[in-house]
Amino acid sequence: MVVERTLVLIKPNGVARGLVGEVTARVERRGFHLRGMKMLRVSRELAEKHYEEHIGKPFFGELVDFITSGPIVAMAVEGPSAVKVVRDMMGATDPREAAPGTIRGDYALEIGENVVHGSDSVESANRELGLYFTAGELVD
Ligand code: IDP
Ligand code: MG
Repeated sequence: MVVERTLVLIKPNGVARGLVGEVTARVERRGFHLRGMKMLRVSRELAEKHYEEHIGKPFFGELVDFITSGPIVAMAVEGPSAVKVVRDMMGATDPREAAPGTIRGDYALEIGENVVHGSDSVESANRELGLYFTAGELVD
């Protein structure tokens, strides 16, 4: 069993709609452990670093505008195969294609406002956790 850590973000519309408890409860009830958690307002600088793989794509401006538009909640989530299992719990990027029972499939309809972010690989998770958390903000 490979224990991994991944970054989960509850995006501004998830926070504004009062879905922090719902998303967190799903993650915890699945059996994952929270190793760090905070609410913050994402700066444009942080947004551009987080989403650097999308620089130059037509939706990049909107993506940065959206993620910086209001407070988010960031979580460091740990457990077996956390990267893949958490992505599976979130569903497809486009919520119209996300299966019912997934977070996006239950709570979203628009690709730009798909409620949650989850890291897509162990390498991405380590990089992104380092952007959102200092070592001292994570627990063992
Ligand atoms: P992911 O969040 O499922 O990993 P990515 O391809 O990494 O999806 O895209 C990052 C975010 O950018 C998505 O969650 C979504 O909100 C937004 N996004 C992706 N593709 C599009 C698009 O074609 N139009 C508008 N927004 C998009
Ligand atoms: Mg992604």
